Amino acid sequence: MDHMIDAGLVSAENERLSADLDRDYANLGEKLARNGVSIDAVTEKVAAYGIAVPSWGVGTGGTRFARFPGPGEPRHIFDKLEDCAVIQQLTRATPSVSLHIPWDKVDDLGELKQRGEALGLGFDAMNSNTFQDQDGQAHSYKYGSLSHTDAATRQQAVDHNIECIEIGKALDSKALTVWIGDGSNFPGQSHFTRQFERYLDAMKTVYAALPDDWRVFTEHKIFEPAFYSTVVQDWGTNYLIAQELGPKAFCLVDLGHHAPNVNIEVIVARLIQFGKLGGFHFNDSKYGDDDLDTGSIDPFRLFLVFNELVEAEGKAGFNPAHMLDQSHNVTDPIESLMRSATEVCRAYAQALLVDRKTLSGFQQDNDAMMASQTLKQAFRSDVEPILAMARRKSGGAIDPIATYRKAGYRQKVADIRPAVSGAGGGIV
Ligand code: LRH
Ligand code: MN
Ligand code: MN
Repeated sequence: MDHMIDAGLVSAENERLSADLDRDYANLGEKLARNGVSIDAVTEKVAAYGIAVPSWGVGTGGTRFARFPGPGEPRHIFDKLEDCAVIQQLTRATPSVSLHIPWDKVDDLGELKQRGEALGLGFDAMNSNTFQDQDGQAHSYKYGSLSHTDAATRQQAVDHNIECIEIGKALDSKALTVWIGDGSNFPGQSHFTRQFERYLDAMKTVYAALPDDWRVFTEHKIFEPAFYSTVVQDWGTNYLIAQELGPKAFCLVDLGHHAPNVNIEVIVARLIQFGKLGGFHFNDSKYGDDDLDTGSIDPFRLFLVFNELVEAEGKAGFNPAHMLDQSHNVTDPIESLMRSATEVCRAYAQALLVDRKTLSGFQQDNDAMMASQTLKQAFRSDVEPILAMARRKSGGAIDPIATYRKAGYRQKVADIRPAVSGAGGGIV
């Protein structure tokens, strides 16, 4: 396999940190054993856990005001794959990449698949894009795509989604994620019911093109770019869509796509209960769809989501997809994505520590204090030794960010990839 970071450097760094890690791991193991938990069993589960990296996440993001590109911005999908391979090499938590079409220009699918294989990366869900116009496109999405009043525009959006499925088939992807920006900016602008009917009709055609072993994930979002009403605005609408489309259709929960303070873990529990949870776009936010690093604002909420996921482990048909969906404006995207993948694993490990039998007893007895304490005890556990051990055992780095910085990867690619200017970027 092609290694982006010198394997010798990773070993040398790990060597330096290993004695401390062994001691910390033994201490934590002893503590967990007192509660009847085998640390090795938790570590094994964490090591087997995978989160997809979004191809669009390795470039510097931006706001509608500006974009400030960093050094060594990826020029094309092959550069993006190499950056993703760094994240996987050091964290061992991100074995696949989620593509976004046409942001990712794919001319030679065979070559792309081969490069992915050489770098040890698979291809996760395909993301379509009918929220922007592209050069040479016959019909504009200014007034919508899959729900547009004009049949030819809807057909163009359907065709694009089918093209994404075709590309994904060649790459062994098994899912299509559809997020549309359709909606309206003014009361009266759109007929809610007719608009939703048009969307459902169009999605039925996309659904019919899905191979048998594929799933389609529809992604809801409360607002933006339409600010008054949105066609797929909440999990209720999303659930209706999944029901209308059929057994291969599931709801995708992007953590940033809800109003502040919405109880996302309840949404997750409901979708699990009724067999329609498709997966996640992980990120964090303070105000809206901020796309900040996962776990950087409210790690407790991330833990509570994972508490529901661990509760559902083993349930028939339960197989959610895990992806990151972030925009990195002021950090090195590779560092942010490594940290975020680690935060997802942390929430998973903490949720695995919840004493479910005891919790269930407290819930049954209406002991609110002790039920909440049971969750807090797991959340407060410092599981870093578990995460670091899982990485070391899988050939990753004990300290991914420190090792990445020592390797000087960013500088190396900045020497090869031309600088990108942010001047004039953003729309105020
Ligand atoms: C929309 C969204 C969706 C897009 C991505 C770039 O806000 O979350 O998943 O595909 O951002
Ligand atoms: Mn998303
Ligand atoms: Mn989003």
